[in-house]
Amino acid sequence: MHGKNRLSRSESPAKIGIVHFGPGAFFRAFSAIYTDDVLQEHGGDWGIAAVSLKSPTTRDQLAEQDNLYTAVELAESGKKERVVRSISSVFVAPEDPGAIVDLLSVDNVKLVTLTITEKGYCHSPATGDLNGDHEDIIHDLKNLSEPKSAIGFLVAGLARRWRAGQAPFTIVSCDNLPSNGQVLRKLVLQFAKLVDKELAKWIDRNAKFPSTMVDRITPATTAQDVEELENSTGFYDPACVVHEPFRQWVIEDDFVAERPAWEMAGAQFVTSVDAHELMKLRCLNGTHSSLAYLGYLAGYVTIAEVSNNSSFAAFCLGLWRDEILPTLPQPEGEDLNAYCKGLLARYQNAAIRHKTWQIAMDGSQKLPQRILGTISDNLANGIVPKGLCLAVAAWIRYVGGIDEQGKEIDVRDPLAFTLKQLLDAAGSAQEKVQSILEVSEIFDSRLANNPVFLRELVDAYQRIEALGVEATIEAHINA
Ligand code: CS2
Repeated sequence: MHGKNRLSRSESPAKIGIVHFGPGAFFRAFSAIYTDDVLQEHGGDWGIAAVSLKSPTTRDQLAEQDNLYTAVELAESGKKERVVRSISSVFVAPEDPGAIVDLLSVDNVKLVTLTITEKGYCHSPATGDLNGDHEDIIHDLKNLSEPKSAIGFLVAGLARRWRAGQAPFTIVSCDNLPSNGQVLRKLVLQFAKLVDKELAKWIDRNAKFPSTMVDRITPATTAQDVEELENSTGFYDPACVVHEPFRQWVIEDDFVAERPAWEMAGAQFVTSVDAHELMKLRCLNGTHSSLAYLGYLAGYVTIAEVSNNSSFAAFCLGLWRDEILPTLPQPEGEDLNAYCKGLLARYQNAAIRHKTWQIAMDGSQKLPQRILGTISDNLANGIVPKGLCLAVAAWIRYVGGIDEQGKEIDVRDPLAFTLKQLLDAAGSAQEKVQSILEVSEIFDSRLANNPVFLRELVDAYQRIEALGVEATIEAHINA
């Protein structure tokens, strides 16, 4: 890409105070911007060292532009671009894992933040326990000076600080998991116990794992986004991100030491985020995944397309009203009905091309906290949540790997192979559903053994097979 105009910095980047794992689009469109807002307003030693656990792509792209990049806000009324300056350096962990452990032991590093997606936690989503069979976990327990997983790095960094008599850092999970701080604490402690029981005790007493609720719709950047940005600003920026105008960050106020004044940028600090998190995971991510599987099968490419279809919009409104909202506690300061109305408008924003295929990824890691918990709560209240069961049936149909036109689906999921094998080996709809319910990483035993759930799921699967998704949705909303 010779001769292209790239962003460049005249000031020196801020001193590193935050190590961030997972420098993907969501991080660059979200927490990096909150930190950038704080740095622009107040300065401070809150520069971010972004660590990629796998690929060098983002590092290589950012290296050509002094670690600056453009965030493009997409509203139906038009675009707004801004240059984000909060990333001070980028590391690629596999190139030199020891350097990351060194970085984690720097005194000025007060925070470690993570956007590593659900599967990055190397746990069983159904139980929240560390997956001891995960190859990275097995590797890291044997080679803690050169870890591969985020959990391995966190424990290696904390171990170094413990031995040196330093204070620990605060670890802030920014992934879509319920009580994400608690989940991460449990995983770190389970891993640390296998390394050294005294270390685990020290972490338990001294480290902090605030839970957070994070929200901003950020579709994967496309070549077209990069091209349009270059046409409008004159800068070639392959690391640019595109995102919706909305953002919300609710953070449990529980830190070891100082932190950036993210509240200046609109973050909400609260004593417990659980109710906010449940609202967001069940209302947003639950319907996002439902629309993704049903929409993909019915031939819709983006969430905007499927949610602008009046039947799917009615389906979605019905999910909130009848199946999701009745299961939620009231989060402080939120109007749940207005929240869901706002969600539909966000989905319908046609400036955002968020692919159903992208959201459909990693369903095995997402379904428990997005949909299955809501189903369990309904069943416990004696209600059969027919709409959400349709969504789960669509997911089963989706991971079967063939769409309604008979075309192959590129299923991306750590359990894709297992799921497909189970489905291929089963004959009837009943057998297929039953074999999937036996996957204990996804379905807890109570739900898996619930006869009402099984019956409803088989019925939903059969309806989708017989009528197709579109007619099934139509019948559902008119029932
Ligand atoms: C989406 C989320 O890809 C997905 O699974 O549901 O990334 C969603 O866009 C964000 O959580 C919105 O905050």
